[in-house]
Amino acid sequence: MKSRMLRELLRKKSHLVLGGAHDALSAKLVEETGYDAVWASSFGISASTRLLPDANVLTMTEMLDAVKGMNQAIDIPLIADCDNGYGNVHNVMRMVREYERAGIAGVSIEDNPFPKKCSLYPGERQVLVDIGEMAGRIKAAKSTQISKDFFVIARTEALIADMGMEEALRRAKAYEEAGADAILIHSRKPTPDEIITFCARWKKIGRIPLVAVPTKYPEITSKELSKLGIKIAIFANQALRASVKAMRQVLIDMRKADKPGAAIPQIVPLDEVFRMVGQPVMEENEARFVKGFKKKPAAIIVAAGFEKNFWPLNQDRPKAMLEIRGKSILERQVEVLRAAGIERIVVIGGYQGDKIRIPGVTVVQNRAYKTSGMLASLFCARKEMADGFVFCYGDVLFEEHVVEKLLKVKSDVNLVIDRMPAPDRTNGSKKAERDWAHAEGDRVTAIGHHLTPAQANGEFTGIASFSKHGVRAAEAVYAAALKKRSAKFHNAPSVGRAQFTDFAQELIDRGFKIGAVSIRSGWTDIHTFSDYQKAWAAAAN
Ligand code: SPV
Ligand code: MG
Repeated sequence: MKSRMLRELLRKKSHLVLGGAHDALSAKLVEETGYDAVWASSFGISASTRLLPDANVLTMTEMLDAVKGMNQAIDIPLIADCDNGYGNVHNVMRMVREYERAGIAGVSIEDNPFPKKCSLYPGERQVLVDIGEMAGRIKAAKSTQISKDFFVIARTEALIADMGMEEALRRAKAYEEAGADAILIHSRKPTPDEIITFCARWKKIGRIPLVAVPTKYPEITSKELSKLGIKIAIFANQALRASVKAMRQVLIDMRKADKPGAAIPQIVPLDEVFRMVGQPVMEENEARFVKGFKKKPAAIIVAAGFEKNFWPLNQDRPKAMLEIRGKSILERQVEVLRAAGIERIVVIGGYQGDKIRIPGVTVVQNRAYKTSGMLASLFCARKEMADGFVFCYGDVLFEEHVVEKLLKVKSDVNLVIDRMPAPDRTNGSKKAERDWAHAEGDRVTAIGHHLTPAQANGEFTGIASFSKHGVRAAEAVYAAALKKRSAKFHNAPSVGRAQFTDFAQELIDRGFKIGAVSIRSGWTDIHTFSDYQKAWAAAAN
């Protein structure tokens, strides 16, 4: 239970810091950024959900609706800012029943009249309700709660209402006696002076902990507040204000540039939002609960290496991000994969990996790309491999029918092989760099740079597929190769520096059937600058 969690936190920690939130997304951000609990701000909820002043204009049920959404999105406790309790004791009692039932850890009730006005609004001060009336609200709240852990904060606005320090202390003491679990002492002065005085005086007369909202004296830290005697510090509305500034700027920039691309440096990738809303688990749930559901494979594109052939074109980006008529190689690959029905696409980045940004595409970085080969890069995406995947090099362009043909075959590991037996297939690059392959029927029998064109009857296109079973086999073979740590691994100096073809040869040597998916056209690779020029010339769009 969240109220129990809150009590535990209060017991264990010197002080708590609450982040103010106004909806489920901002509450989640508060949680993810390490705050102890969420403050569901009446100021924030009124502004963001209805664009209305923080003045009891929203009803209790509207507030509760927003707070429920926030609380359901997070695993940490939430304290709801319940203004003045929305009326008299009857309203307070219903409010406590509803909030506790909704799993809210605690509420704050203030000694403002109904309707109230936000304590920070400029202009005249409000006349607070009588001390006895507020004590009645607290008693009503405490007698209504079911769990002993439900936390009720009594908030006094005496300093805000210019009623003086004595009155603030008198009220706080009365609310403590009425059963409050903590006192929120609010101030709108630009320095913490009156909070410092209040804390010092409270030490002598009060037992229950203090809460502060340092919006108007924002330079004080929660640690400093804690030293004064404040047990809970609330950073109440800064996240909301940050969102206004960020949204406004991005809207201005896009309007000026007349395209959404102007927003890119200032926004999170789509994936970030997909993750936050739980999209990645949707497919897993469908796999568990939808009859006949077949998980679509992912595609893993390895684009981690630095290619000196392309210097200085790749000075500020990896080769896969080089453009061909306005679209990068990677964007072209993603387009084709999506057209062939593959939605989950993962790119392994390395050299200039942070430049890989394609909406909806997950990027996994191989930080050790300088000292590792393509095989090690591929295994950086181990998690994404699990259910089977289509593999491709980051520098091949291919047509949709190639992927479609690959997806139709049933073997566990398949390589797309160009079977056009043309001796001039070298396309300008050195013969030794080509991935020659030999296939007998639908089975690849040899692959790698050690083959001469005469020993091969095809060329590996850099496109392959692994079924779920194929992944398990590949993982076992990879683990065994790593364990062996032999100096050489087929054509590579070590397993760590191995290419994909070295691994395919290892699978063949260990007796795995590697399917050959034969094609005669529909692909090209970009090994050399002249390949790049040819791809430009050939690209229709
Ligand atoms: C709120 O966040 O709604 C508060 C804190 O009540 S303050 O706006 O600072 O009064
Ligand atoms: Mg408020």
